[in-house]
Amino acid sequence: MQTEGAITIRPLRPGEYSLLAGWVYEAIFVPEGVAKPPRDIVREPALQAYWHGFGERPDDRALCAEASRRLVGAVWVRQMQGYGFVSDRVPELSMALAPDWRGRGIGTRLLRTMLSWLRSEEVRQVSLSVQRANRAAWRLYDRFGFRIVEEGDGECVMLCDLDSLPGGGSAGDTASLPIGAERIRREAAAVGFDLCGICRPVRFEAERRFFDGWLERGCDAGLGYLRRNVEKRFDVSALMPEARSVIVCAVAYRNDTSLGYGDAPDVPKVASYARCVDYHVSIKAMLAELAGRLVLQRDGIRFRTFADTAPLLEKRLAVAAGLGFIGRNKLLITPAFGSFVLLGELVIDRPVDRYDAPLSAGAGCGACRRCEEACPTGALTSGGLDARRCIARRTIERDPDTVPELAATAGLDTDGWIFGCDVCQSVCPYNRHVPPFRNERFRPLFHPADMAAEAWLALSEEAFENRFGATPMARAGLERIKRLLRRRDG
Ligand code: B12
Ligand code: SF4
Ligand code: SF4
Repeated sequence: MQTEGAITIRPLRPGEYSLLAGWVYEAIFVPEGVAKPPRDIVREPALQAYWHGFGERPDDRALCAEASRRLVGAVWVRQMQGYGFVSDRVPELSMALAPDWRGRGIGTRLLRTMLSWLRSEEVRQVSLSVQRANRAAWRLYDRFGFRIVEEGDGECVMLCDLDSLPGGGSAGDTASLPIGAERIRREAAAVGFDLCGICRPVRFEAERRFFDGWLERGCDAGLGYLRRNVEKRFDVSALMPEARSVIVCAVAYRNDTSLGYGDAPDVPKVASYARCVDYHVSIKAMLAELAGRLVLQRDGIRFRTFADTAPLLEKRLAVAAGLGFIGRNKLLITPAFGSFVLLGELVIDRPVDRYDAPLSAGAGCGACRRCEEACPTGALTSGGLDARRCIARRTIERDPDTVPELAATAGLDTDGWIFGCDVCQSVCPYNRHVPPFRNERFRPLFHPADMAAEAWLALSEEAFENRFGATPMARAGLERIKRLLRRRDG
């Protein structure tokens, strides 16, 4: 919010968009001595284009000037074919001030703030139409670098190149203006994410209570990091106090072993995500690229990127951002890619113009319990995932043989899995018809069918590093894999 004297420049709220019809009327320039047209002239199609359904298009943007709770001016931008039309890629700008508030520099502030905002949103040009006789407006636009591109009957079209804003566009002007959600989504897709949703920083109270009981029952299976930073895990604002928006991104990774090993049941099984470059690395790099494309640094926006390792309830945030629901397999299930998605978040200190809502209540598992029935170790319980029994826990995380909390389940068979486990996903009906990965970073680096138990057992540390060093398997290490295989044989 930009406040100066008694005037505040702020985004027009969705509930106020209907007022734009009135501002269109105020924007009509009437030379001295000429009678103003009737108010309902704004209902004519050519003028309706400026206000009707405002806010429904992703690139509609409006600011207003407020004085003592009264709106005294507005500037708004919309992609349309109005009087200032230049091309389908250049939005048109309109501005109006209440008659008794003109000549006080409010137009300058509105325009400066809007142009800075557009520039921070990577809009390259903006156009407008102005009457030649409207000298005050003319001078103002000229000062901000608008140049004439078309002259008509007393009226001309002006265009502004936002990259060369004269002295304007300082980051401070836009510090509290929302970033366009559609642009974020476009850029997220451009860096290779398959899904992107945005929510406000959420505090998860019910989950926190559930979690306390889960820990008490020992279901965390000695995963010490889950007991640390508990406050932060359930409250994004505790993790990053300046957070205003959480951009949750997901990348799809289904490959040819995600749905099972079919007729090769004796192959030592590796979870399908672990056949690729470690997603912590890939997703972090994609999030950094996303931040770069959104030019967050240039605009002084503070942000942090997260992928798996921080105390953040990633699946629940994904639900809040409308990406999917949590299934009985305890994973996020998305309508388009099922549960075969990996998550990462970009948390920023700026609001976004449109937040997503969770999916409708209808989304869920219904009466299905296939994952619970199929889990080889009975780890999926109504009280949450019992990580002590979960094969993923036992093969990916700290060696179970060295963790006292796992003494009671020592020697539990991992059902042929040597790293991770996909059973509760491969049986899920939501995963049956999902498309394979599209992002090349998630192309598998090896096929488990090429690695019989003997091949694993004969592998040297050096060869393991060369072939599997980039995958998440490097985390568990070769020795652990060999031990699992020997135990199975013995
Ligand atoms: C710790 C962890 C594990 C642990 C523990 C798993 C677990 N479910 O907690 C282990 C090593 C076992 C594991 C395994 C896997 N993981 Co993991 N894991 C994580 C991590 C780092 C934290 C999860 C966490 O907070 N767990 C604590 C528990 C209690 O939380 P929770 O299951 O989310 O449960 C909360 C809610 O479900 C809810 N809840 C559940 N029941 C109920 C009931 C009520 C009444 C209420 C109110 C709330 C509630 O409250 C809980 C919080 O208290 C996240 C990344 C992250 N930072 O979020 C990845 C993450 C969850 N893992 C992921 C993956 C891919 C896996 C595996 C599929 C890997 C594999 N193929 O082997 C398996 C799947 C196992 C499974 N079925 O859950 C992905 C999941 C993507 C997705 N589609 O959901 C994540 C998000 C990583 C990522 N960045 O993509 N994982
Ligand atoms: S990952 Fe495997 S062991 Fe863990 S809950 Fe799913 S099916 Fe069960
Ligand atoms: S297998 Fe069935 S119960 Fe399990 S997550 Fe999928 S739909 Fe839900």
